[in-house]
Amino acid sequence: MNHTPSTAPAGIVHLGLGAFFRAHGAIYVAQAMQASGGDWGIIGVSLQSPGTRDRLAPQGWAYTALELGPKGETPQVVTILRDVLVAPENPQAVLDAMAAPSVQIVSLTVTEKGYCHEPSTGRLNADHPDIRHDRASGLPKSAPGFLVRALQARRAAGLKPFTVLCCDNLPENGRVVRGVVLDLARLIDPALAEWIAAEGAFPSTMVDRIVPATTPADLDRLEALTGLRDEAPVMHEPFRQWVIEDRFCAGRPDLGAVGAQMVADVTPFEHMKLRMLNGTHSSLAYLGYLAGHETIADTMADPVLAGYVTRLWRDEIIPALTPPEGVDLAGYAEALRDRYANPAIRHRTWQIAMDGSQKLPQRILGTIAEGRAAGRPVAGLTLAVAAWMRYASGRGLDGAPIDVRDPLAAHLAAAWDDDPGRAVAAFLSLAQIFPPALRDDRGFARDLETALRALAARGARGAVEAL
Ligand code: CS2
Repeated sequence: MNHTPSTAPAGIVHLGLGAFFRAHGAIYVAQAMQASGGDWGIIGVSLQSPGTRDRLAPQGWAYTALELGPKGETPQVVTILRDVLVAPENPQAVLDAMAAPSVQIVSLTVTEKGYCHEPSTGRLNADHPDIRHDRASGLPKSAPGFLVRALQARRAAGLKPFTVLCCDNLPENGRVVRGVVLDLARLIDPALAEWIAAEGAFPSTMVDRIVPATTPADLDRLEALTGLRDEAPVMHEPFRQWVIEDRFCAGRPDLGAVGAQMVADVTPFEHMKLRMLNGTHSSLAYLGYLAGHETIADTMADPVLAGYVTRLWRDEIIPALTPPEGVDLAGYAEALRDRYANPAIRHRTWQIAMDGSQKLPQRILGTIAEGRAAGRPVAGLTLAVAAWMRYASGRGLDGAPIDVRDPLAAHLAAAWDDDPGRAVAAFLSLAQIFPPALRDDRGFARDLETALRALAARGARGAVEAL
């Protein structure tokens, strides 16, 4: 694969150039430019490792997005990237790119933990080591640090701010990123914070497309299909959705022309997606992993777990939601069931199980807290929390070690105890994760203990069957 990139100035800098953005936002932007024009080329930034840059560079930043449908595979070559920067190698180059006059949007997919906030409150964690560093240094490490320092440079140069477009799975993600940016800016220069608050824009967005990690076998299969070797393709399902609040402080691509939904308030869409999709994804990931299933499609092929997810939607999650206008939640659940069952998508339970401490609050714990307050059933989701605790202990139900990836992994492993009562007490004291309503709820503690006992006595499938 060999492409000569355009030298037109970039309109967008994207922080966190993972597979998800390359299979989702980048394709929307490329199509919007085709449909309606504009200089919306993207400079991608990797905040951690050089791997993606090194694989894309010899290809002139082009890559294939391979759609994996239940009935076949469709490749598409994406040429919207203009350059890829690796932040730790040269943070100044990233700041220069973000401060360029042509840049009107900085979008982000840096995962939940990339915002350096407290998941239970949404506020900046000022003690986070990267935030401590970024307060003192003009060459940042964290995503909030890059946003604040680049906005500082734009203000000094007399430029307008860019719109910050958060594309991570956080509730009211624009409000969260605005909060952490203002918190950090205040620590650096209160006048800068005021300027950002007055002039900047942080629309919330809901993003959706299932994008499993690319494997070496995918590279070979794609080469057999197209005859071209691509070292950095992305794999994705046919479905996609992008709901965006239409309040930008500078220009934007014509995303509405290519299927993005431009709305006034994204909150009902975010709640629906985070709780119905991500909440059940995580539930299936922990229980599926403990039951020995490698992927979500394998988990859905197990009738016990497929029945479990239906019950979660019907009895526990949908009753707590206000549907976005014109959306039928039962129909949304039906469509999710088909998307999960798509056998062409090999989305590993282990991949989704990552970073549970950052994901559970908005995916599962909110539904449980509201359900308990309203007297609704939440036993299925409570079992998912127990499965996460067991998973986070670092040992499966058969005693086999688990490779737990989580910024709080050490805390979680230390909180585990083979005695369910002690384990529950230690986990519930983690204020970064559990909201006060659940920390102080003795009934919830008892139900969690019961769920942990059921897992130990009956295994994951048995515990689901006994619900
Ligand atoms: C998944 C998401 O890895 C995970 O935690 O739940 O990445 C999910 O596939 C996407 O949000 C789908 O839009």
